[in-house]
Amino acid sequence: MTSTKILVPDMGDFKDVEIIEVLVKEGQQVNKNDSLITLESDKSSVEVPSTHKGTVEKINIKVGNKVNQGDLILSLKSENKTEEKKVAVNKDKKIEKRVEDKKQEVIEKKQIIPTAPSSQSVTKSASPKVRKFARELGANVLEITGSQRAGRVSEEDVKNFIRSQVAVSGGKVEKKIHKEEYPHEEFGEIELKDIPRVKKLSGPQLVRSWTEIPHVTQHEEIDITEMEQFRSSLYDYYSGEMIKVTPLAFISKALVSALKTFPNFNASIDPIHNKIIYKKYFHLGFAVDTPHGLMVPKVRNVDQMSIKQIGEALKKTSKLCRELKIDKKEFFGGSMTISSLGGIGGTFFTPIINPPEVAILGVGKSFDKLIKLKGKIVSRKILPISLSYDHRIIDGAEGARFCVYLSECLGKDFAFKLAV
Ligand code: CAO
Repeated sequence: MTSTKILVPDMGDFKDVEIIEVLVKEGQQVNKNDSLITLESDKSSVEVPSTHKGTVEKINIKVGNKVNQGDLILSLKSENKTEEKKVAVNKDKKIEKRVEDKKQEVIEKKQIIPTAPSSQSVTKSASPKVRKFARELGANVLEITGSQRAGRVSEEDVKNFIRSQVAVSGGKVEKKIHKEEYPHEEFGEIELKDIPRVKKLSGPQLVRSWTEIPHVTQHEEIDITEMEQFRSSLYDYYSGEMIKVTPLAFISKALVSALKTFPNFNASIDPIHNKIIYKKYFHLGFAVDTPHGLMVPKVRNVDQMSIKQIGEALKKTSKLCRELKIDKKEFFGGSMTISSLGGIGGTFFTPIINPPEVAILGVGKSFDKLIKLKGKIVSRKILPISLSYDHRIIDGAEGARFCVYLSECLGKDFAFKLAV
């Protein structure tokens, strides 16, 4: 029997990190890789695993202590001498890899917030009791959206997360894993690849939105013929050059006008106090397709912008996303999101609401359509839109009125409607 010292491993740039949880007791038997303590910085939390198997002899730290690499966590009574030598030099590759993975995860979470769900996926803190509760249920607090101040995770958040992840069957909680009757390789050659991290992060949030929010999607064809004629005739008064603004800038302007008229769409549910939060600001979220995955940054105070300024803000924000230079906070605090596939193609689809927002506007590619107007068959430019809304807050009639209002804002009298 020898005493083995377990030290705080290399944590990269993380210094003076607070211990928020001690997960073992003196006299307790631990296995290699069992978590010993939880460290929490302002960016994330990390569990430090044991490098050895043994019995906890003496714990050298306590909750609230701030530690750095090399600080003594505890000593273990251990039987394996050869392994102990490795600990002394603190070269356990697995720990380094786990810490490295965690650092990478923190960096990516800091930079990338996926769609809906997404977005609001980075959890900063939770009490030791809540962490223990989450761990017992097999959940990672980092994946849970915190509903409390500064995104802190509560026990209720953990329960909601678990509810969205599992199905209750026969009184037992089981993970929903569907096993295919025949393996894919039985039908030909296949290739296995990891799911990209951004998609892994956004997945649970999408499931939460889809399973917890009663979605209704209403489709509408908007006649934007006059608006499109106007858009393609825009030029700079002084230089005479054409001004390139995409339809999205006009749609954003119309959406702000609709949000002012229908405040239920610029709202969020406060699940703790069971109230509706009405937002007095107009920060629109835009789904941006980037090589790193889908991101939904917000453009702030769109109500105070001209159409040209909205177009510029859109270009600037999507560039920041594509270059991973956008600040994390810009993924939060939105009124409503627009998911425009108009630059790519397709007509109607069912966009998934980006909680805590209560509605999302999907935009398809405009197309020419022959329609009967005043007894004549004429060709008109049609914009397909799909509005998804949370039926707990918005009734079907209100959803329909919202679409009609948007049609008017982008229709033949758009110049009067959008100027208001
Ligand atoms: N109908 C017809 N043409 C449209 C259109 C529409 N509804 N919307 C855009 N276009 C045209 C633009 O005018 C532009 O034409 P030009 O090249 O002739 O100028 C072209 O399509 C490309 O536009 P864009 O997509 O670059 O610009 P945008 O302002 O419309 O959109 C942005 C900006 C950031 C939203 C977009 O680049 C993007 O990332 N879209 C994908 C969003 C997405 O993935 N949503 C799905 C989320 S759910 O998984």
